[in-house]
Amino acid sequence: PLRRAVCPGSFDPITNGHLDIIARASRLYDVVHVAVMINKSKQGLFTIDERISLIEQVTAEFGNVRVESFHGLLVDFCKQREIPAIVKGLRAVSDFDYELQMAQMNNGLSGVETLFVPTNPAYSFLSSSLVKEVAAWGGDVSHLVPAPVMEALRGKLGKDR
Ligand code: COD
Repeated sequence: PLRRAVCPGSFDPITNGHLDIIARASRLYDVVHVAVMINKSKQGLFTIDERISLIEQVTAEFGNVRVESFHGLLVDFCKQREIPAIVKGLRAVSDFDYELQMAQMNNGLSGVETLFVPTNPAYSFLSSSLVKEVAAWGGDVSHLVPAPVMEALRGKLGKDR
């Protein structure tokens, strides 16, 4: 059987930090599912379809990445697709408490395992929210997001940036 893993997140938008984790997961597993989890209480800058399209564009070269959105619990996404492993990036100790809680909750709910990959130090400070904030004020984030995301940010935030 194919060895599957999921990289879940909000991906609003995907950054080079996310992409690094997905690329590394795609070398370890036969199929990597990228799950854009829908959070109704978080509006977001990009629509779910825009997020999916951007992730598809920048992961196409890996050849074994499938991108989908999901409304519900991550463990249910995993159960429906028989995915035994969640792959997450760990940026810093500050991520650890919350990630550990989620990993233990998810394991208790369904037995799914979470594997942590240490973030590339070049991206350890990087988050979608900081990218959006810096870009909104005209700062240069072109080294922090893939080119199609940079293009999409320009479209959302004004052409002069
Ligand atoms: N470098 C490396 N990895 C990174 C970086 C970076 N710079 N930035 C983010 N990541 C990785 C992290 O592993 C992170 O968890 C993941 O990418 C996604 O990041 P975000 O910011 O897009 O997404 P979050 O943190 O909003 O995602 C949270 C989830 C959507 C995964 C979580 O809320 C969830 O599973 N929700 C579904 C509902 C559910 O099952 N809830 C119960 C959980 S116990």
